[in-house]
Amino acid sequence: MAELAIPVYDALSSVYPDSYPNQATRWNALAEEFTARFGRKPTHICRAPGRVNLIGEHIDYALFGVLPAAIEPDFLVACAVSESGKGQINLQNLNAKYKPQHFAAQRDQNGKWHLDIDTTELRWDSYVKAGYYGVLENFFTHNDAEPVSIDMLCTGTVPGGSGLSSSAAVIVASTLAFATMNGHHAGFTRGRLVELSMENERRVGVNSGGMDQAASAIPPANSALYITFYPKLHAEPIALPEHAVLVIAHSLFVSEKALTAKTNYNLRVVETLVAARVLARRLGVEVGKTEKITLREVLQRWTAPNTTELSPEALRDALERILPHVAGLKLDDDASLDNDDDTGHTLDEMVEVSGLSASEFHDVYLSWVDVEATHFQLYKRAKHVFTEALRVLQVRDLCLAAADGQIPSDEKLLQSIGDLFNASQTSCDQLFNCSAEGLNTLTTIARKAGAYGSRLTGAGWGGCTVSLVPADQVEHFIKTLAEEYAPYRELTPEALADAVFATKPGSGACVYTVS
Ligand code: NG1
Ligand code: MG
Repeated sequence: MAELAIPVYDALSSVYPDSYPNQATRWNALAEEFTARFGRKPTHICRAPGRVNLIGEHIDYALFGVLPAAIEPDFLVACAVSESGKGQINLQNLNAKYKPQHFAAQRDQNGKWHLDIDTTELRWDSYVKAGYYGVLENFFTHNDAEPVSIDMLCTGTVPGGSGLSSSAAVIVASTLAFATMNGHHAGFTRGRLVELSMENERRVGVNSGGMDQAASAIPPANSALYITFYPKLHAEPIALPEHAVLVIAHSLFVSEKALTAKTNYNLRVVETLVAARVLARRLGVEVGKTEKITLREVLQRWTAPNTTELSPEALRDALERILPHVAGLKLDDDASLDNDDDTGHTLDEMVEVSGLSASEFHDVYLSWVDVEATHFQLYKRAKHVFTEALRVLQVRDLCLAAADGQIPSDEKLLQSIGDLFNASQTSCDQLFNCSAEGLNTLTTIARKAGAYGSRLTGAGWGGCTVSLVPADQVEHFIKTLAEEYAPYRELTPEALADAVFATKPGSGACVYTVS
């Protein structure tokens, strides 16, 4: 499959995403408004899309592969270098709700950049500033180089807190805009854009795994992407089977990850990492004292094959042998694999099973991230990660087999993919505890309404679901959801169209040069 890989480290091309002809009006309106506000045309428009994750939830930060696709909703930044002052950023948004911002980065005596990013409240400009920070730190390392002043006008259509990666869209588009304006666009690869955007997202306080930035930066049109992070970023386009459509449906409960990271997202990152260390210890895998080993790396070191490619067979075999040890992550020695409802470990207990001293444990796992919990789950989280990683490979292989015409019946194929979607939802709900009542209700209704499968997408705890629906039943499916899911009954037709929509894989980030 290697020959299918997208060259993520080749120079990023400057193209308008022509797969969206209907967007031309919006782009023109943005350019005209820029001209009206700043007295001249923008020189560039940078675009980055949101994404839907088909399958592979909360496993990117354990370094297992995931299967997202870019979507049409996106974030656009129209920009031009301005002559006023030095390094002055004049940031505006078409949406009046997002107030204009004016800022400049300061460099201290040691040459280190400073830019105020408030992580305690949700501010739209924090995500743009995060994009700026990375560009400053990576491209302005010499004391003499100065960044240019820039006028920027933005507009976005990815709903926030919905699992569709609005944050990655803003960060990727902003990173691209600041790099372009400062003349660092040439030689800027998609791979580099992903790496920088991941670092940038962490500045807003979320220890993101990289899926969203990759899904926003890399995809060619019309393909989902199988993205792996180990041993380094790699992406393969995957064609989705014909005769089925992805439908995104919002539960209408918003979960702002940046504000809940302590008890949700970042806590899961810590639990998953500690599970990896404890598992490594039980398996006799060597881990450096300060190393934050991931579950993917534990698997690699334990099985020690001479390739880093992971086949479903290898993973299934490893799972059979590894899961009993994962069960050992429970405190209760009699814990059977099927009993998932133990209360978990206290911090002290976790320190003990980690084999580290309390201060070593704190330095490695808690000093870099804010988490809040009385009990931590290791077993349930690890079991979710391993089984979800296998489901991703299974869905990928079903799609590849369909593209090759190897599977005779569409119906059977689509149902197999749907079953894996459903199993993923159950695992997210019961093992990873990242679902929510609205998401459970909506996915249940979706299955009854004819979806082959339905699951939450993105981080969860609210936000959107994704369903695989027979192409000829989409209209009926959406109508049934509108009737059966109580929160939809209150919506206007326009609001409903924003909340539930069919989507096909879109294309990734681009820079458009305005002529
Ligand atoms: P969303 O919910 O779209 O922000 C988050 C993470 C992903 C991944 C998923 C769960 C960020 C920016 N994104 O996605 O990396 O871990 O949750 O699969 O933190
Ligand atoms: Mg996000």
